[in-house]
Amino acid sequence: MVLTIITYPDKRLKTRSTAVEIFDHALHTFLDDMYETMISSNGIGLAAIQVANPLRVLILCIPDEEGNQHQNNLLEIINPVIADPKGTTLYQEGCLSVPGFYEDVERYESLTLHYQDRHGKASTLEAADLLAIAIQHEIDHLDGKLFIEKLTYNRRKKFEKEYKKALKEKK
Ligand code: QAP
Ligand code: CO
Repeated sequence: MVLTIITYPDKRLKTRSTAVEIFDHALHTFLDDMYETMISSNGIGLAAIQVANPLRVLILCIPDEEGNQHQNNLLEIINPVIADPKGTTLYQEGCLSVPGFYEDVERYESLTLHYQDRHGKASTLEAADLLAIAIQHEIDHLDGKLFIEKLTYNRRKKFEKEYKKALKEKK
């Protein structure tokens, strides 16, 4: 089932999501729905709060060199914790909850991630480049943060102006 993605300035995006404690069938159905929702919106990452569910759950499906997404590259990440972040990198980010706007954001270049899978099994992964960037973007959602909050004052002003204009044109 495709779920509704909530968009800025919806205040629910500011929610600090809470840890998953029960890894049951309802969680698995929800993860499947998140995947369907992300793919149908042409996303590479989605956090549960973006579909109005305040759980520490995110999914990522990073495209291959040809730009194709494969379900076998799907990562389902629950209760994540970043360890050992290294370096910094700039990447032009977007967000399904801030449609149509893209801007450079600084992130760690690489990191180690501790998390649980859909069965609650503890796992660790090493991430660099786009995967590391996407992990940080999605974990920020779990803490109620959007990438636009990381912009300089002037770029944030540019965003507010452009976004308001785009919202008006949609009505
Ligand atoms: C987060 O973002 C991300 O504005 C995932 O009109 C972004 O999937 C991780 C999207 C950058 C790493 C680098 C955005 C689709 C998708 C839009 C997305 C839009 C349609 C964003
Ligand atoms: Co996002």
